[in-house]
Amino acid sequence: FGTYYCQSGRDVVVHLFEWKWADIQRECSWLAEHGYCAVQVSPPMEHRIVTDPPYPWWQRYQPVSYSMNSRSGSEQQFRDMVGACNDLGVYIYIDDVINHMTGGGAGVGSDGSSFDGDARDYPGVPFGPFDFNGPEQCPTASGEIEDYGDPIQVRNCMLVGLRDLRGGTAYVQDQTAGYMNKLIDWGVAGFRLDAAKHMWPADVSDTFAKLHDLNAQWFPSGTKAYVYQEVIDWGSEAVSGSEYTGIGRVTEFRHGKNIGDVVRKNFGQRMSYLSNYGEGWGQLNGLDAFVFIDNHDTQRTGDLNSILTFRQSNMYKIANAFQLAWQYGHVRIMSSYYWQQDIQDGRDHNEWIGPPGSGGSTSDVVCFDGDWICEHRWRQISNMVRFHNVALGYPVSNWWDNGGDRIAFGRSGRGFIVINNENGELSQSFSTGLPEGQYCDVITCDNNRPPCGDSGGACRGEFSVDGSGQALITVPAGEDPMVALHV
Ligand code: ARE
Repeated sequence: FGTYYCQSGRDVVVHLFEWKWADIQRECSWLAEHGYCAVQVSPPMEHRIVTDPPYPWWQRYQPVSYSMNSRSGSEQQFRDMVGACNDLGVYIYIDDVINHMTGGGAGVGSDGSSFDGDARDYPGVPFGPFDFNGPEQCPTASGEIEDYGDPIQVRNCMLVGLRDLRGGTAYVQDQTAGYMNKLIDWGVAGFRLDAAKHMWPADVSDTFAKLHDLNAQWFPSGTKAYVYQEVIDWGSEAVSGSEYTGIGRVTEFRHGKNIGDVVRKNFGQRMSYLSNYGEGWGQLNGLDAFVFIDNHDTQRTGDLNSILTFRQSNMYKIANAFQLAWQYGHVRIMSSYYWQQDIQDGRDHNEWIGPPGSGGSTSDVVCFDGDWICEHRWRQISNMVRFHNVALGYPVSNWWDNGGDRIAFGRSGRGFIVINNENGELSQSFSTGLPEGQYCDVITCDNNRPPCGDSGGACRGEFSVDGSGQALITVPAGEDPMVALHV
């Protein structure tokens, strides 16, 4: 299940976090034009409605049933979105929450189904007490995961109070696979498996073995759904990501932390150390890894001194340019909404704040209006998605560094990037490996070939590559300290 299917020449996933289905449907034409492969959407199933705090984003990680009215819209709107995006060759991956249901307490979900977390009763599915792990399976007195050093606790006890499904039973697998099959039949192409670390690998593979092939209206017959499993593995716990690589891709959380530390120059890190980035840094094999600079958790509750987000816009663009120009993992771009942080003692007390809107409903997306950040539309990022696509499958070449924070590398004649993460201008002749010709800097200009276009006067214009692949490239320090050229 680790193989994904993209329209030819596309590769990159964008997470349109908390966007409504109708807005995603509209966005798909822009995404198709700019070469994105797929959209990761927020959990689409019926979720709990949390009022204290008011309507946090995380209410959507508490399933009440697998019916489809959620904060992002109705079942019909979801289906319309999937069909319209598929028609444009932009595929939909859903955030798949099947490890658990809600936390404690009772109420009514976003589609009107009742639930009682204390009684472990979810009539909308239906699930009852026997479908959940209890004292027989979970060894802790609290029923919570108390020790991440014990794989049994990690898999059989509750993660932050969330009622933990017994994923090894045929009945539970039939319900969760049935939910996924409903979506596959509508045209969904992939799944981000939430909290995969908290499911036994065998249960995950048994569940995925029950899935239909993708809908033949849009996908070659016999194509399986794509799965990338959320396993947070810093290398220090009982459960490791490599237990899951046989099933599908696995999130590599060290990627965002490592690149963040390098670009921020934490712990004496330097850009020049990136010359063997990837497996050489002890990370998962690139063909198993699913990677991102930040995600919806790490941008809120991660190590905020390492992780880069839209809030450090200049360093964030450098980090994204590097991951898109390099060749490691399947890359996802984060697309966020703004919230006012309240940092006390190194922790953001506002991390729960839900998407823009009021009374638990979400506003229509208007990119760059101050509410919706739309990192995926930033020119420095979306043009690097193009670079990434053009270079797909071409090995890294022409590495250069100054031993410090200035690097340059090519992609075997398809692209070349120079990054100047130091003070002062960098100007010299580089061996690019590119064919002779005129190129535009896609970090600051609209086009890759002349006429370069003028994005508000920032465009650095044309660069000439001579017959031996040499080019004189000048990269100022400061905002956008990069030049990227591609065929
Ligand atoms: C909310 C409240 C809780 C309350 C609970 C039940 O915040 O106080 O007890 O509801 O009522 C998200 C939020 C949670 C939220 C939950 C449900 O982040 O705060 O709980 O939704 O609404 C571990 C897991 C990893 C998980 C992270 C958050 O291994 O799978 O914790 N990430 C996914 C999603 C989250 C989501 C869930 C799972 C649950 O991405 O957005 O939670 O569906 C070390 C360990 C990691 C551990 C990490 C954090 O790094 O190695 O394994 O991650 O610490 O604890």
